[in-house]
Amino acid sequence: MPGHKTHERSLEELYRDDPERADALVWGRRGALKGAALAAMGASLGAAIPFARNAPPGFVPAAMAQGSGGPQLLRMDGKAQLIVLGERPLVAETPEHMLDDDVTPADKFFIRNNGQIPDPFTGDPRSWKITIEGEVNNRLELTLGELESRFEVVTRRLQMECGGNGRAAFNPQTSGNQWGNGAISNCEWTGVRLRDVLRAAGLKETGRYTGHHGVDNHLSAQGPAISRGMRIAKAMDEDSIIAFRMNGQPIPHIHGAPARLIIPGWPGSLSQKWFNRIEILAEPHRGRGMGGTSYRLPVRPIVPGSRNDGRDFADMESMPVRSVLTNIAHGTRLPAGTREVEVRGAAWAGDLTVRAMHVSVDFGATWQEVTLGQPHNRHAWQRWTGRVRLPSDGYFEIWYRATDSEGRMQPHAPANWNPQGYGANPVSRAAILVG
Ligand SMILES: Nc1nc2c(c(=O)[nH]1)N[C@H]1C(S)=C(S)[C@@H](COP(=O)(O)O)O[C@H]1N2
Ligand SMILES: [Mo]
Repeated sequence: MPGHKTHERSLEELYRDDPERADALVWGRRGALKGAALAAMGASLGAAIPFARNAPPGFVPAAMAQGSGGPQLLRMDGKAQLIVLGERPLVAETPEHMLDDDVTPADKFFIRNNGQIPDPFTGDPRSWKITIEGEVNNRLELTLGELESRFEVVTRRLQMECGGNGRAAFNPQTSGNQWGNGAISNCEWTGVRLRDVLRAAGLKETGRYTGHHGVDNHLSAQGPAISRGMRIAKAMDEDSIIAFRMNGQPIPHIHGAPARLIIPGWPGSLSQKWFNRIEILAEPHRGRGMGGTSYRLPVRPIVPGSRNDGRDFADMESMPVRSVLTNIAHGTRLPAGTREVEVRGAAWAGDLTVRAMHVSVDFGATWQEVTLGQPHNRHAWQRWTGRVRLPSDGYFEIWYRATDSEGRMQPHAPANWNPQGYGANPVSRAAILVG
């Protein structure tokens, strides 16, 4: 969000150059300067901060990190006004408050392209061909129509999240689209299980990895936009599917029509759009987006901001636990006297499930557990709902934090900094103003 960055940086500069003064200005810790200085920064909170005493030193209120310039909104037929993060290639994020449906409608589904958008396939979708080759006994070339009639057709709600979701939380900033938490979808996908198709092709002992291919080209027109692969075990998971319907409809072109892979819980880059070929390999795939620092995480933490060639990194697999708040937009103003607020959202944790969901309105001093639903099926996100009490009018932040089934929580600050910014899942914060 270009409009946002300038302001965020200047506030961060203030904190860097003179943290004590910055704190005094923002939180009024020494009282006097607060009002005037806030106005001078062009982002007056215009309200008392009842829990200011709980804010740790050097802490930037969420409302101020927002900046003043509004985001650029997507204008595209069949799509809601998503936040445009990039135009070439086209990348757009879903604001959290648009994710309030159990099943994400097509128009609210985030967009992530790595290259050119291919021309739509104009033939009968059932004649679209998919090739299965490599370390298999029988190379297969099947049309979508054949896939649908030869294999069991399944419908599952599956979360699909970009590997870079949450990237904007990293400091120092990393390269790549500056996602908030909105590179997530939870659609109802219909298709055939990848494992059934691989078994029909006859997997060889030597078939240990996959390589995924689609028809879209890199922006340079040199080679594919992206081509990633994974360990064969994930391909054999019952929830890894070759999908041809999304929410009961043909897949929209921008989301990969007529067929795409859905590899839930792992980086979205594995969920190949405009999917036409899968290779089974003895060694890890070497397509665009593999190796180096791409979709790979440090095994041992590195110095934030340092250079690294990623040689000792490991491929990112199951995504970390994360949550969104979906019924109240960040920056919402509520009527004076509001003392109770309903909060509602979704949470997920890659291949795991979410065990608990907590919220805080006093900058994390106290946390309250809220009601968490079960996933509709494995790899579907979970909805949560609760109520928070506010002691007075003023500026508050709703903090929300999920805990996965192995007890790992969203941390207070993004951990394991890496050059391309994967895996940032800190506690999220939405600013509200009462009165
Ligand atoms: N063919 C192709 N498949 C692709 C991509 C792409 O650029 N081309 N982007 C990947 C990435 S990085 C993500 S996060 C998801 C995004 O899917 P969406 O645009 O339907 O949200 O698709 C993945 N599959
Ligand atoms: Mo992605």
